[in-house]
Amino acid sequence: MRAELRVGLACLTELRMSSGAGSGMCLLLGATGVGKTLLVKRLQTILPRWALSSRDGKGDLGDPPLTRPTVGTNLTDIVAQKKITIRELGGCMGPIWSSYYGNCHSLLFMVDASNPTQLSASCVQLLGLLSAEELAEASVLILFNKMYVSESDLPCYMTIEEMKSLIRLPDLIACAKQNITTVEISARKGTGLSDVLRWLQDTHRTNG
Ligand SMILES: Nc1nc2c(ncn2[C@@H]2O[C@H](COP(=O)(O)OP(=O)(O)O)[C@@H](O)[C@H]2O)c(=O)[nH]1
Ligand SMILES: [Mg+2]
Repeated sequence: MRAELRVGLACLTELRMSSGAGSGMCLLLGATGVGKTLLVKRLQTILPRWALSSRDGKGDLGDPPLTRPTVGTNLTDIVAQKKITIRELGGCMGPIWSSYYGNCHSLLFMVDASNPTQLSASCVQLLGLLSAEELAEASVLILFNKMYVSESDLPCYMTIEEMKSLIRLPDLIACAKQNITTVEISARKGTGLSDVLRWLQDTHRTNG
């Protein structure tokens, strides 16, 4: 067996075996259609590859699997040193998102970067989340999905920097109680997904 494959398999085994060491709940929220379900499916696909190839997770992911609008909640376990349970809540459940805030260690909030018309609604949702008492201790990752990187995904007439400035993201980050990170991804193409896994692993290492 090739040396790097052996190291990769050992690393994967270590990731799997350490799953009993503790688990953490991660909420995945955002409007309907932003790409939450596809993100979770893609994370599951790249996780073994990510463990085997020194955490880069690169490679062709092929056509995206079909997703249906999530009605209710969708639970998925990701094992990245610890077991992390990602709970996606359908966008239509917005009015009762708060019922799920308890025991939440981290929050993934997704925005559709190809749809600036949805931005103000997403901003209102985000403000509500950041001001929720039960989420004061949660680490937050804001995902700008469907990122257009040199024709790799949908074109958009507004840049990410313009979007961030429109929702006054620097001020939000400065004033929020939570530790907030942002990342630009394409769940379709796979761009930025290893950054999401790395963030989950780092966040739940101390937090989960
Ligand atoms: N172009 C593009 N489409 C995406 C991306 N992520 C998700 N989609 C598509 O957006 C639609 C809604 O995705 P879904 O994951 O069901 O959204 P959800 O309602 O937030 O769970 C599907 O057709 C996905 O294939 C992306 O990064 N780029
Ligand atoms: Mg969904």
